[in-house]
Amino acid sequence: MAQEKTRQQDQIELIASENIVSRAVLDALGHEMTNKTLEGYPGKRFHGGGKFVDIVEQAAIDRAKALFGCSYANVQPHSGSQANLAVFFLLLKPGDRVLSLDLAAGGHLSHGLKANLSGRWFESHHYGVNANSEVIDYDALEARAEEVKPKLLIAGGSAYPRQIDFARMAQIAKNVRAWLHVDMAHIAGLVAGGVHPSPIPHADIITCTTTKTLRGPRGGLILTNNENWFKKLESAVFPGVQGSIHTQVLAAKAICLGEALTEDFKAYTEQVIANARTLCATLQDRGIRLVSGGTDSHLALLDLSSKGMTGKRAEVVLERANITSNKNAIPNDSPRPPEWVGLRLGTGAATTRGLREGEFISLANTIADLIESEAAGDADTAVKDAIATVSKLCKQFPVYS
Ligand code: DSN
Repeated sequence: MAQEKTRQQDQIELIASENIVSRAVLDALGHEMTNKTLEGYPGKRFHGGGKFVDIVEQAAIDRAKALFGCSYANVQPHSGSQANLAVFFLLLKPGDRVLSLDLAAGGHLSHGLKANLSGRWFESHHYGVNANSEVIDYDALEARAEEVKPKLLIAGGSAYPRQIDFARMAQIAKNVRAWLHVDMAHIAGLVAGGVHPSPIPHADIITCTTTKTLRGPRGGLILTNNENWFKKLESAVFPGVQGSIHTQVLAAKAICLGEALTEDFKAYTEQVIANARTLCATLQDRGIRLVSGGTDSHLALLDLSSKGMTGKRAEVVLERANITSNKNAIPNDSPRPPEWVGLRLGTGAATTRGLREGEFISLANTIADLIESEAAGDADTAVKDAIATVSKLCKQFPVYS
């Protein structure tokens, strides 16, 4: 654990699903509240001694509703995947059809991957992105929805850098009498900060994690405005797919949701976007192709095929220089992860650390130097130079001061 703490201080984190939580969130996660076992909901528990956790859970619910502007929030899911599972449990029967973004086009494994319960117990179908623009082709999606006639249409994923047209997706869902589920895990913080359009007015049901851009603990949320589902959603989460609550995580969720309601958080999300745009523009200036030509969020997806590189090789050379990232599939990539030519970068964590556009220009040039020299077969000098650049940044912007 001590080594992991040092690693976080000494490396620049660019994995798009990560962030750096506040001291208050950390304190909540290590609080005595973790000792408390509880099932059920505030005022309706199966165990005694829950009156203080009730206050905390109600605060988390109230803050989630205020932050996202919805009338129902379930704050108990242990993760985003658990939240998605509860949605499946609520709306579908085994064998029902689901239509979601293909994993290689930026989707998520809990949206119907065959290796996941969602793809094993439900009939999953996928839509992709346009081969040229690499953004969702809504006309093609509409045709696919007409053909598949899903019961659930899912929007969102883990590696789609562009804004999704939630209004259009709602129309497509309505046309085929499907429910629209938006999984906004990656962009929840951006939606909260008002720098990304909200799916709330359009989707039937919304899930997200409290990690990533929302900058909270590991856990999930479910949001809706559909009054007919309020009670059923409670049962879908507990006892549908979960047992007792992670009480200390509930407290940490209440704190991160409170933090996300502040003006400081809004400013943070504006900076996340500005940094991502700077990162993309600098990488493009250095000849690195970006899937879809850029980003509307915190996330950039690099296509390293023209450099003759795999994502894995890039991930490894960046890590040698203390920059953390992850290999990723890009649209129409190989089905074999070691052959993927994509690298995913995100600005959420480094922005929390205080990096702004100037630092991201330097970081993007460092990344381009590393990729070019690795592609040329000798990255030793570039790694040495990059370690010096990264070390300076890490000292200047401590993770926890
Ligand atoms: N979905 C994974 C990611 O985006 O990295 C984990 O949250």
